[in-house]
Amino acid sequence: DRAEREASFEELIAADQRIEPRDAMPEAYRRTLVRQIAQHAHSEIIGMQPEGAWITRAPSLRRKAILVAKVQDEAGHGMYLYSAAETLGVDRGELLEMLHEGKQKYSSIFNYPTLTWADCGAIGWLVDGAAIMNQVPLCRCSYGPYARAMIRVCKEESFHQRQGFEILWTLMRGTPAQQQMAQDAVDRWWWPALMMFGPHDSGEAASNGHTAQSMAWGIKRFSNDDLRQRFVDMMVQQADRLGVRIPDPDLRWDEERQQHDFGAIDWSEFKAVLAGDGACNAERIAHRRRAHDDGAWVREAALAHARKHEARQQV
Ligand code: FAQ
Repeated sequence: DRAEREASFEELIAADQRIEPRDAMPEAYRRTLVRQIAQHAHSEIIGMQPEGAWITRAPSLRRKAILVAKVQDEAGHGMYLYSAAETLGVDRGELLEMLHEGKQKYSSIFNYPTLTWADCGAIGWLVDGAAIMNQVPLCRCSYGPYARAMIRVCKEESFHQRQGFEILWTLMRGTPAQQQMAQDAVDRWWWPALMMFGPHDSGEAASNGHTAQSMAWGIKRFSNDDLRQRFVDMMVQQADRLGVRIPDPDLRWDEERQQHDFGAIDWSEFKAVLAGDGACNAERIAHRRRAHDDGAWVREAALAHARKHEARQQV
């Protein structure tokens, strides 16, 4: 019976069909998805902090309204993703506890500080740009609930990216000091954005990672390096339009490959950030824990309300 159920999993994967929560699946497939979806959900909610810090300081009412909406969208993405993870038999409370105890990761990118208003532009342009590049293929992920969540997330993410581009566009058409502010933000966010795609596929800086297995299972559709390359090629064009300089002296068009060559990524920085030594790691987790504790009464009230509602329906 078990062999039969596994055969049907393999058949579904081979036929590029979706695996749904009711279907049998290998334990390792389930574990990989829980790891990736939880990490993704954690990134969304931790990712509210760098931009959230600018809500009170946005330069106009219009900018403030847009930023509030964007940060709210990120919370929403976290909620879809925790719901998708819950279809795999885990509870979001459990996942949050693992985040708070440092047992699950969130994206390295959110451990960098937002020093000026232009950082909100650079995050929208570069970080949301990288997120879309990585997430559009996840709309075709073999696990149904994750793939479906990604469709709406990607639509909102594209809008976020345009929003970041427009902040930088405005600054680049402003005073020399504003142009300098935009360039400085791009200088600081460029390399960390490239690290979002994860370690190289092979060579010295490669992870002994998950890519090959995740690609065989149809979870990942492209390798980390393939997505990073597409990102660089896309951003070079947009940087030209914006009039910002990409801070990489080795960046050049390679006629033979029909792609851009680019400089070496500093993987020691990536490792340090993952190990907890980034500029903001401690602050991000402390803030998250505090928000969780402050929200305890809301969870209790919602639970009490749900119980009352359920009891009434039984009468
Ligand atoms: N940061 O073998 P691989 C957003 C870890 S976008 C931290 O390649 P995998 C939107 C990796 O977990 C950001 N850790 O692993 C937003 C693994 O460690 P483990 C979130 C990283 O899973 C925008 C090890 O390195 N997006 O939030 C990172 O096959 C603006 C080996 O790596 C997603 O999570 C990293 N950058 O590929 C919100 C997308 N890279 O778990 C607010 C979904 C790698 O064994 C504002 N996730 N690691 O301990 C994925 O596509 C994949 O999980 C990858 C990593 C591509 C991130």
